[in-house]
Amino acid sequence: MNTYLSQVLQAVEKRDPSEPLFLQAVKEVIESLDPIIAEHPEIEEEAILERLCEPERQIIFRIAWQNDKGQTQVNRGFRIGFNSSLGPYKGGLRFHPTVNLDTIKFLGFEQIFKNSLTNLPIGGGKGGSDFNPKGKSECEVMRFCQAFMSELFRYVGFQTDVPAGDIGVGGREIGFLFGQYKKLTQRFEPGVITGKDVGLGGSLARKEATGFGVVYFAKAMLQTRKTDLSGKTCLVSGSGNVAIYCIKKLQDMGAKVVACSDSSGSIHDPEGIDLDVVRLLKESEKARISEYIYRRPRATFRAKQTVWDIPCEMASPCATQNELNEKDAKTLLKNGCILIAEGANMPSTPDAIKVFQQKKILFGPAKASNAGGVAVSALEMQQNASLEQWTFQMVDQRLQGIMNTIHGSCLHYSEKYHRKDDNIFGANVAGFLRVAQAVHAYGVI
Ligand code: NDP
Ligand code: 2IT
Repeated sequence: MNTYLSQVLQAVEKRDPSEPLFLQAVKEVIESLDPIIAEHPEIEEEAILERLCEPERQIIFRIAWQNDKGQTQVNRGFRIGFNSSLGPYKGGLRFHPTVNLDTIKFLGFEQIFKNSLTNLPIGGGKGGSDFNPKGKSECEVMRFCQAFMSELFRYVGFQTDVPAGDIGVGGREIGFLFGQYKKLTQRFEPGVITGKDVGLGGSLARKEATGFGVVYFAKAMLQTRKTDLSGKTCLVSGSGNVAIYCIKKLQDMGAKVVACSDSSGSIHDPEGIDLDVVRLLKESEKARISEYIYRRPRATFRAKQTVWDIPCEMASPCATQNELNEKDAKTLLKNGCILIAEGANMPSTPDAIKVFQQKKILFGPAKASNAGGVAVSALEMQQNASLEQWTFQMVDQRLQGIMNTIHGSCLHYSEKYHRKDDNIFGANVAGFLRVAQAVHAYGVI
């Protein structure tokens, strides 16, 4: 690695030694930049990379709320505005007990380059809380969301920072957050948050966008090998928003999805996942995936097991970070997997990625392949700004165009720098260059 790059990496490691996820995300991007640094001396001269590795602002706040028993609860809230060179901070909110500053920083850092790849005017940000939605009543979730927004409302806005959903935050939570924002500010300003239900000014196809986008990206990768998804056996991890619509689009394209999961284990349904059952369990009943087998007796539930040991041709990790390790990667390859399309953020460990890269299989890195969600969020902002409501088909077509363009950018840069088929390299370089040019153009601010 070039001396400047290793110095920047060391400085970040020294500044944030206790943030392993953030360092993992930074290292992966920096490792891709060698050929760029030589061609763009301004990056070093103007400390552009250093500036991109330090969030512009980090807001941490206390959230106090009452549970159904009237007991006062305390959680921690975060909102990081990582970089606003390309537009207002844009990125989701995650509610999960594991959330800490490290989690939000890694997600916010990734978001800068993902958003850059979409070619839309959105900067990078992320937020969330260590609140655990599991087992909470709807009233408790509502009170928590209201308490969260009672602090956050000071910092968000259509031109400053626009949150959305992520793990534990879907349409219901966005509705509660938006309602509290409206009440506190006395303004109906839908462009302040995305992922809203359609009745509140949300975009058609936003709910589907991340999962659909993953599959559009997979389709584009397969086209480079003159094949498609039809008849392919697929694994999808998770059973939340991204997983469900990834499965839906895979099935629409003729693939057979035989497994999915949640944090308690996985289900294997060799005849093909019945998505209506998964949606009923997860979207309506908020149940555990283990209950799937009571409705599909030929399926098996594998407690505490991931999906990765099941034979497949394509695998899509759609649950959480570092959920697919080196051993899983080797098992997948041994069983005949030829394509990985990441739906979750940073789901493959660095060792797993090395295994995939050595074998040169088709690999869709998260910041490229899951960018469809944030891209349609930006289209939602666009509709809100123009007081329009586009049809599902219009949004879906824009989404397909954006995913194909992102894939084209990955191909362009990987070919230009003789790293053919290396979409990780291509995505990092394409995402980095657009934002670096903007940082340069502003001067030192
Ligand atoms: P959801 O909350 O809808 O679903 C998350 C799923 O992942 C659930 O099945 C959940 O299981 C599982 N999961 C979460 N944490 C863990 C864990 N620590 N171990 C095992 N399983 C876990 O979230 P989304 O579908 O929205 O998000 C999934 C991934 O996609 C995340 O990485 C997110 O950052 C990323 N993403 C989301 C986008 C969006 O638009 N929503 C856009 C781009 C990326 P359980 O219910 O048991 O916890
Ligand atoms: O990781 C992500 O890109 C998201 N959670 C979606 C962000 C958004 O603003 O829609």
